[in-house]
Amino acid sequence: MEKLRFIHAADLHLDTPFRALSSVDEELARRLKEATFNSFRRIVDLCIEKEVDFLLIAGDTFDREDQSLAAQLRFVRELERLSAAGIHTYLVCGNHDPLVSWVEEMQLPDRVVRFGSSKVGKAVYEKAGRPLAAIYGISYRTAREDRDLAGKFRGPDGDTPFSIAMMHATPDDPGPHEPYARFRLKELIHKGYDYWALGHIHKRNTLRDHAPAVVYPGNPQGRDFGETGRRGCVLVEMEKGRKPGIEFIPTQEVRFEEVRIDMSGVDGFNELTHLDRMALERISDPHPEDSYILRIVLEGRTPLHKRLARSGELEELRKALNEEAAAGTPFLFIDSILSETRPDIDLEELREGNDFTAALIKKVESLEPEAFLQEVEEASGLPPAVLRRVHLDSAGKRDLLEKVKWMLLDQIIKEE
Ligand SMILES: [Mn+2]
Repeated sequence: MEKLRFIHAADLHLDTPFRALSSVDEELARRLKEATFNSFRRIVDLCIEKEVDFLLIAGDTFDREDQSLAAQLRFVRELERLSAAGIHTYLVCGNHDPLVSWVEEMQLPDRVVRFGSSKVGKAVYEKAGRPLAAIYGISYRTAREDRDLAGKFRGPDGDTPFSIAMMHATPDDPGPHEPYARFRLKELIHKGYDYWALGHIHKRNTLRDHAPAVVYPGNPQGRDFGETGRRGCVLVEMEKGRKPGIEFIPTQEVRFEEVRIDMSGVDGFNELTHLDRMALERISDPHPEDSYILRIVLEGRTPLHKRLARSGELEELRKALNEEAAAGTPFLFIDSILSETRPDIDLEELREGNDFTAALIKKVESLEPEAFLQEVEEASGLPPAVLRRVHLDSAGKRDLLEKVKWMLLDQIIKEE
């Protein structure tokens, strides 16, 4: 029975600068600069270790269009390792690394196929002298791709045992991604390919697991706090007439995680010295071998509220917790500690009072967020274009009013 084994990766975003961090740490900066390359190196190691037939890279190999020559050379060096091991690489270009951004003189190693942008290209992978798989793909020519790429795929035109389609494209629900090359899952299903190797959406997602499999492997290294959790590639094993095996393998150098810690009932500062440990315990899907960059958000009602809100206090704590944090492996580095705690006051009791504070609470709680904020907007005299930029949904408006209430209470209590 014929079998095919390959690794599908996408969105390597090599040489990502990681500007999203709020703190600067030399050791961490050094590690992050290497993170995307190290993740890719792990993918190459995996290909060799698992003796795959080939590697697929579904777009956004590089982070920027004005990619440095050094980054491209490092990428090519890794492809050479694959080629020397007899492993093929097939790749398409995405919106971050469209075809025009690749250095023209760059020689790609043997066994590497980069698909063009004018039409869907085809490459046949042979094993033991016989065609085993046909790979079809199309690249973005420029960063803004407004063609219907999915519509250009006409289905396999030969009778190789397996067929694969590759593109960098956006499904019905694009999430935070630019909606280039939109497609509907429905239209991919009847084209006749066995596997759709997709890229663009950074969150891993198997849209369909067989006949055909339609897969986003996600990016192999998260780039900010919007890209949390383990990140990697998928190892795919296909056999005719069987559901393909699709196994996720993590490759990230470091994980970004935001952790919320409820400080209700915490009244001593000693516990703050264990904040790193408390944060680790609250990470979902933790693994002892993983490294982390954390954003910690403190919440809840605590007598420590005032102290935590004092400027510089949390930053000092963060620095103390981080001493040499990024040096070891695995490591845990706290990028920021934010306080959304509230004063430890009994709202019920205050509301029952017969004073200014009670009146204020009742007044703010009786406000209808939509109407109140509209009044504020009108009173501000700002042009509609400016107001649209700070548009909040109704949950956001309720939240804002709640924050206003606590800010006022906090102020009153401080003054008392
Ligand atoms: Mn991308």
